[in-house]
Amino acid sequence: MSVTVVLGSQWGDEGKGKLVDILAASVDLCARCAGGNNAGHTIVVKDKGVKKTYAFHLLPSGLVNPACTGLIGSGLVVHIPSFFKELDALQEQGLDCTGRLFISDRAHLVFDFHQIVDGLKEVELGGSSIGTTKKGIGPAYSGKASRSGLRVHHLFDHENFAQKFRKLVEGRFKRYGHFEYDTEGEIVRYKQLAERLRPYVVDSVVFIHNAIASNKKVLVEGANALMLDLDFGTYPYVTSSSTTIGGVCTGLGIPPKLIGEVIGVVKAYTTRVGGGPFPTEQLDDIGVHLQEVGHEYGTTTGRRRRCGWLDLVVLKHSCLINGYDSLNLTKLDILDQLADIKIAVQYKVDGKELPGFPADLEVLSKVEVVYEILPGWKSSIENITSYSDLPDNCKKYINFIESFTKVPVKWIGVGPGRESMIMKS
Ligand code: 2SA
Ligand code: GDP
Ligand code: MG
Repeated sequence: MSVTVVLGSQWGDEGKGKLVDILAASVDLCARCAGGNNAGHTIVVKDKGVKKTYAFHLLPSGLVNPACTGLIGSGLVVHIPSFFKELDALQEQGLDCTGRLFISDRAHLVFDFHQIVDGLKEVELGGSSIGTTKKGIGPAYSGKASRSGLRVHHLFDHENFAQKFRKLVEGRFKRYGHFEYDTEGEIVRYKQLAERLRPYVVDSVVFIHNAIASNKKVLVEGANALMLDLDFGTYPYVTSSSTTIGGVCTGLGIPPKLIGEVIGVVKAYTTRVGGGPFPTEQLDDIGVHLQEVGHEYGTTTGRRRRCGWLDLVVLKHSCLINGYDSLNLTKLDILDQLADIKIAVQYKVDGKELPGFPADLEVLSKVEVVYEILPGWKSSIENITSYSDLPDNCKKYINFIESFTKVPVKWIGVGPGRESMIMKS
């Protein structure tokens, strides 16, 4: 039995959550492997004819399916108050997750002081700030890498936890000066939170391997995306986790041989939220059109997302690293009104083609982007349900992506709702 994986292929917000929700209808377990509540996955469903929108940040989106169990793997960094806030919000929307949500005892903890430090670091960076979500992700992963972090299991040895926690806060005061923080109050709060968290905590290695051994269908939901990966993204304008296929193995403790289908989610254009390079960004009417028609606002922070043309140099880089078996092209409907559609196919520096996506941002700043221009279809595809009914120019756009990447497009998103997904055989 193998594990299916859904990963973001660009700078995030490709629409991973929607595909995960659709696939979750036929899986038993949906697991997150990396990141934290910086992620934002929006799911739009019709419940007895009424439209419902769910926003997931830390919890796996597969939970919308009431028969699906959710697992927060060891590769995540978890802010426990936010975990409960999200859980309570889902409960209020009528989604009961009782008994079907679990969290790894090895997951690292994000505290409020990490979030404060996240903000202070951004201020220090000034004009070259990363544009983080300020959820404390970078500082928590830094603590993990420097081997001083606290993990979920530490919550259950209160004295030891309190001692280590005080030391961590002191360290931050030394580095950033004394900021307002109720250390002792936090220690008391976490004693209570630990008791509330206890029923959710599992050894996630045993948990996921038991599920696989008993032939349960497992789906992994990637968070953030390839170009935000700590190693292969536009460093340092990245998040602090492994957002690639490698992060699936390290964040869940599963070997590569158990990985089955890997699906790359590709937005039909490109967006990025936060700072950092974006070669196909359009700072003109086209960018505004994509932003407005595509409702491109951060699901977690509400920030405006930067917009531009589809970049196949990025997608190729992404395909090489993640080895997608198939692609889900999303938000194709957002291109409906355009007369011409550009696709980036090559980067050149001083007239010479680059062999791949450059590591050095200095080089990246000098690239000349080479575009192909394809004719638009100038009609609404929102209500189309079968591939054969798509306009010819729309099919040409899809075929262009397939022949460039040599990866088949299996799903095509034509609207935000669950039903707006065309299966291409
Ligand atoms: P962080 O907070 O340390 O992970 O930020 C580092 C960079 O990673 C970017 N990042 C994201 N990019 C796209 N979507 C994300 N999730 C939210 C969403 C974002 C939001 O779904 O819209 O609401 O703003 C996400 N999370 C992190 C971030 O912008 C930095 O560039
Ligand atoms: P994720 O982070 O990759 O899960 O993506 P987000 O949920 O942050 O952002 C994607 C947004 O696009 C959400 O608001 C989705 O409801 C919406 N969406 C997903 N697929 C489609 C699509 O095919 N068409 C349209 N119009 N919207 C879509
Ligand atoms: Mg998102």
